[in-house]
Amino acid sequence: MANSDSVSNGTASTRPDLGDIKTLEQFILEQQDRFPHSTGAFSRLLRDISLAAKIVNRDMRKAGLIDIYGSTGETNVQGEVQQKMDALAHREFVLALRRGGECCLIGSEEHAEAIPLDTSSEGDGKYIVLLDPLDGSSNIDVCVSVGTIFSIYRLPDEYDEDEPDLDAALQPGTEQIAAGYVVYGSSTMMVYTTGNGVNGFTLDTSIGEFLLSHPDLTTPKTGRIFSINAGYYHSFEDGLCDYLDWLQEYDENDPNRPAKTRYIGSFVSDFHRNLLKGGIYMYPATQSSPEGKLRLMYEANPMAWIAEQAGGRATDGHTRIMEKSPTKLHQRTPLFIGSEDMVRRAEAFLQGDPDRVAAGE
Ligand code: AFP
Repeated sequence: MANSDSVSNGTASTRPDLGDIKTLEQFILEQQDRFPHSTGAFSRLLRDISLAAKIVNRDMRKAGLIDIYGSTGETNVQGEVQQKMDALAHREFVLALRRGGECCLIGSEEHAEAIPLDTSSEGDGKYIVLLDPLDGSSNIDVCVSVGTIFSIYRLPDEYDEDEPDLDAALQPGTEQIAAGYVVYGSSTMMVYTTGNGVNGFTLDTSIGEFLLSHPDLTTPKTGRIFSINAGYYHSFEDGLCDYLDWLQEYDENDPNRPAKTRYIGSFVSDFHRNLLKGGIYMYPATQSSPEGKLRLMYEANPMAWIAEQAGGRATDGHTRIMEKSPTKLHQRTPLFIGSEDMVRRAEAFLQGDPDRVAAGE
C-alpha cells in the first residue's frame, strides 16, 4: 500500500487508489492459486472468520451506546466472569462458521466443550477452529484495545466430519494450518500466517474491507519492552525475578537496558505491540495460576506460530509451545513469547543458567 494515507499539515492527504490496495480476500485468493488442487474451502473459512471479526468490530465500536458493557452475570468454563461482549463475540464467530459450512468443530474459550457443527448442507466441513472470541474483554468497559485469536486445524482423516469426535481438536500447535488474531485498537487489524510468513491487514471501515497494510511482517531479534503483570512478582520463581531484575539494570554497553515495562493486560494488544516494536510478553506460573493463565490451544499456540513465523520465539520456559501435547481443550500454559534473543535469555534465567546467553550481545 505504497503512498497510502500520507499525513501532511496535520491532515490525511492522499488515499490509496484501487491500483495500490489489496484486500484480504484478494490476498487469500492469490495464495490459493499457488495450490492447483485447492478447492477454495480454506479461503472461504478465512473469509468467514474475517466477516465475524468485522461484525464484532462494528458492535464493539458502539459499546457504551448500546447495552453491551459489563458482565452477563455468568462465569465461563474457566470460572471467569463473562462479559456481554464475550458472549456476543462467541455467538458471531459460531454463527459465521456455522453458516460458512467449512468448519466441523469449534473450540471456544466461552464454551466448556468443543462445539460440533452440522456440515450436511454447505461446504466441506474439513476444518477445526479454536478461538478466543474476545481476549482481554475485562478491558472493554474502559475503552482499552482487545482482540480475537484463532487457530485452524485440519480434521484428521480418521474422524468423520458429520460426527467429529471432540478429541479431534486436541492437536499440538505444530499441526496448525493457519493462525491469526484481530486487534480492535485505534484501528482494527487482522494478522495471520499459514506458515509462509506473516501478513497484516488493516480494516478500512469506509469500504468494509481488510486491506494489506503490513506485508511480510518480521519482528526485531531483540527489543526494549517487557510485558508482565509485576503485581505477582513475589510469587514468581527465583529465575524469573532474576531476569526481571537484569532487564531493569543499567548497562552502558546495552542500549536495551534498562528495559521498559508495557503491560496492557490484553494479550493480543501486548503481543501486537511487541511484535512490531520488539519485546517479550510473559505470563508465568503464579500462586493463583500454578499452570499459568493463558490457554495453550487458542491463545498460546496461534500466537507462538505467528511469533515464530515473524522470526520470534515462544516457550513455556522449558519447552517450545507448539510442541506441547494438549490433553484438554482449555489447558493452560506459562508463556514467554516475543523477540528471539529476549525469550532465549528468559529461558536461560529460568533454567538457572543465565550466563548461557552473554550479556550485551
Ligand atoms: P480477560 O479476557 O479476562 O480480560 O483476560 C485477559 C487475559 O487472558 C490476557 O489477555 C491478559 O494478558 C491477561 O489475561 C491479564 O491477566 P492479569 O490481569 O492476571 O495480568
